[in-house]
This record gives sequence, C-alpha cells and structure tokens, in this order.
Amino acid sequence: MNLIFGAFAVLEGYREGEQPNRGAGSYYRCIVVSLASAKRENPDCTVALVTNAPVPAPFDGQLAAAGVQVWRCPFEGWKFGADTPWALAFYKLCAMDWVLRQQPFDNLCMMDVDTFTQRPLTDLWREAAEAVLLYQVPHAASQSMTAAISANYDKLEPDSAPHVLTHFGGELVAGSRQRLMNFIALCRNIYEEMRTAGLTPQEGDEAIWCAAAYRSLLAGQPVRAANAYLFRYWLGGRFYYVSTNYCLDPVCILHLPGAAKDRQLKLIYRYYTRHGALPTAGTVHKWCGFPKPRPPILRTLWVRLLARL
Ligand SMILES: [Mn+2]
Repeated sequence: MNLIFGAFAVLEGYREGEQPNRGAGSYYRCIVVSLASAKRENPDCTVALVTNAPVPAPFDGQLAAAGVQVWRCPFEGWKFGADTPWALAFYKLCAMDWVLRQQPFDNLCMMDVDTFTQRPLTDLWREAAEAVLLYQVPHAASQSMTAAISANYDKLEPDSAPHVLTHFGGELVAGSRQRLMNFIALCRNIYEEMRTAGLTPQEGDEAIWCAAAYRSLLAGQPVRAANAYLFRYWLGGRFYYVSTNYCLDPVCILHLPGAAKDRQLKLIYRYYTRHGALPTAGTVHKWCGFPKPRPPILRTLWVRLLARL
C-alpha cells in the first residue's frame, strides 16, 4: 500500500516562514485542496493529514468527505526556537519520522499542503524502490539560501569545508519505507549535531533534508530529483518563475508557494466548497496564468524567415 500525506502543525507564536504568519485559516484551505486533489487522482492510495491539533470545522468534514484521514502526531523533537524562520516547517521531519514508526506502508510520499495534484503518482511509486526522491530546487551554488545551507553544513564538518550541497526543497519527500527509514536516521543525526553545535538553521527543514541527502549520496544510498513529479511555480508579479511542464511532460503536482496560498489555492478551495468537486486541471492552469504551451506565432514566423535569408 502507498501513502500520500501532508504535515501541518499549529503552535502559538511559532513562525511559518520568513514573512509574517498567514494564519492557520489559509493553511486549512490549502490542506483541503492539496489532499482532496491527491485523493481524487490516487483513489487507491491512502491519503492523510498528519497534524498536532484537531482540525476545525468546516475543514474536518471536508477532509472526511474527500476520503482523507487525519492522524494526530505531537510536535516533539525536531524543534528550534519559535522565532526561527520556518519554525513550523520542521514539523515535516517530525511527521515523517512518526509515520515511518507508526504506519506500515510500502511506499510513502510527503508533500507540501500548498499544492494541487493533477495526475496520479503511478510512476513516482515505481522510482520509490530505487531512491529517495526530493524536489531539486534549480538554484546555483551561490544563490543566497543555497549558499547558507552549504555554510551551515561547513559548521558541522569544518575539517572538510567548504562544501557545496545540492539544494533540495522539503515540498516532496518520497521513497520506499526502508529507504526513508535510512534517510530519516541521517536527518536525526544532523538535527542532533546542529543542536549540539548550537546551530539554528535559518532555511527551515531544507537545511536538514539537504545535509541528509549529501551524506546519503556519500554513503551510496541514492537520492534523486523528483522534478518529473512536482514543480515549484512562483506566480508573483516580481518573481514569475513558471514552465510549460504543467502540460508538456506534465508533472503530477503543482506546488504553488507564497502568495498563491491566498490567491490561486483560495479560488480552488472556494470552487470546491460551492460545487462539491474540485475544478478541472484546465481551470486551475487558467487561474495560475501559465504560459501557453507553444511559442508566439509572429515571433516564430519572423525567426524562420530570418533564418532563410
Ligand atoms: Mn510549499
């Protein structure tokens, strides 16, 4: 059996990210969209929310109606200070650790709750036996967050510094049970080393996943990019980073971080509450303003003409 789950913690005063908190209401809307769409596309999989708090109405009923289970897991261990940026995101590590101990699934896929699943994860499960799958963030080594993750690692292993780690995000972590148990053990070592060294990462759970992936590869335990299955689309006016992979070689999961939680994902949630069903993927693509999957016609003809001259 395969499990798809999201992790969400509520803890007074703990920071969600780098910006001021959006509040749990925003996240509960996203949770319904994320997990109901995952269940719609993967009816044979168990789909669950792992959380440390009771889910308030009307979200609890909406999750139940969508066939999504809710599992209670306390936020213990895996914690840094409440003031740390992404303090709540460390709950993802806690939830993965708990699920691996408590639930006997063959393959698991944890994903962010600011997502919309548009296709079944059939191929992802085939790869889960081969490697731990993580979303590889396409950042060069000097990108500020990527560089900070490497600098953190240098403090854990100063003798072999400087290190240049691959930047993996925490929005998708998947694999077989055995591979993930090995991987979370590496994560736990790194967490404990950070605590011992008095090191508080400012990059959230990604700092731990990245360090574990680095050690996993050195130990011959493969880690692969999950980018064929998920893509992180930034839909902001200033930072508009998208791809036509929503429909060409299509990914399974659209990750819509940042302000999309209160824009596109809110529209999907509102549609769901009004119609009792999720919108089609095509409608979601329109709301996201994704570029058309073909080049502009006049520019294309112009280039063809120039090339002939
Ligand atoms: Mn996210």
